[in-house]
Amino acid sequence: MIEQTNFGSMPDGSQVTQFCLTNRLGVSVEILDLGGIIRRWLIPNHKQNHTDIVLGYDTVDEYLADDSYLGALVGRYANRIKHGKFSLAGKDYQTDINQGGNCLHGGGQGFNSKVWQCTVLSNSDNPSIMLELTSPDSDQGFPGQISVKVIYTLTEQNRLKIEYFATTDQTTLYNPTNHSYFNLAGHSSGSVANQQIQLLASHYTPTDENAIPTGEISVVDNTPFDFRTPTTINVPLASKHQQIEYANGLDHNLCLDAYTADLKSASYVGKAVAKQSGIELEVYTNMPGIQIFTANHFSNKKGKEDSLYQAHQGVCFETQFYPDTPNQPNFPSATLEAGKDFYSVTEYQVSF
Ligand code: G6D
Repeated sequence: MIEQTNFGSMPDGSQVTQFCLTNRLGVSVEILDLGGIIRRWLIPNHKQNHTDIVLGYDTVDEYLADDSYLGALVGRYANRIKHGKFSLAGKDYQTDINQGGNCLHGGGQGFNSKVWQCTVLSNSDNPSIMLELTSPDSDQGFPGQISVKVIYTLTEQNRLKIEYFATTDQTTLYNPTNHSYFNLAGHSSGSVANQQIQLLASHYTPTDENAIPTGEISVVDNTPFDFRTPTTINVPLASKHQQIEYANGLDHNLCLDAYTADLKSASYVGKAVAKQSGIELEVYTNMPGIQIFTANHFSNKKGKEDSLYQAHQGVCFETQFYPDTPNQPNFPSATLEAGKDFYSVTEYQVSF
């Protein structure tokens, strides 16, 4: 079932609509046509109530002012491009610079800030919506006009499937993700430090002090980034490792072991577990990397229902290409050539 409601208005007066996808088991996911934002994700609990497992806001204005991309679809390029500079097909490009002298998440007016065209694909079992956006040539400095589609499907088995499609009229970059901050004990329950995560990644990409990868692909052994067995999040957060100090927590790309260049379906890559709620989230994808981020800079950030979000109140599993790929020839490429069809898929399986 899908319920459409008016969520608010953009500064130009255009409407923002919320689509609430609900399956037969009573799980609901609220998605906005603004930025394809996942605003609430409601899991039935034994107190005849719901646990909302994602951080978010209650108004359009808060989302438009948000520098943390709560729940948003990110593009054209998730994560950073060093100084916003890259070369493609023999031409040099300069994108918008919007954070720390680099391009972050597609620039200051990225896909998260746009109202997408939304179509209901299925209003019954496995409710599904398709969001479409066209980004014109030179948008935020990226070459080519790119037409993107994202299909959200909530299955009757409590899996949220996110499929990304794109075509371009000129060779460009495309590295999409969803930037949900999960807290499986509830969005307003406090820190995720006592929750556990597992990620099947034997390597990670270390960064400099500005979160730009050094180009190394380093083993996770004997580092705070070894999540191959379920690990309580406060263990890496308490580490004095230089990489943790740089980011004031976890904010790193892990290299997923399941990845191969011809991987079309979503493979299991990791999970999060909150013992206090009994809710578990498994992550599946065909992408090569996943940015693990623990909301390190949050401080009294006003969220939904007047909650105040603090540092480490959520954890992100941003499936992606590695950061700064166009400047790192040894990283899997995020180049999309004219006439080629882009497809990626990420699935979040909830159990409770
Ligand atoms: C910070 O470094 C982090 C990014 O990884 C994150 O996506 C952003 O905040 C929201 O810049």
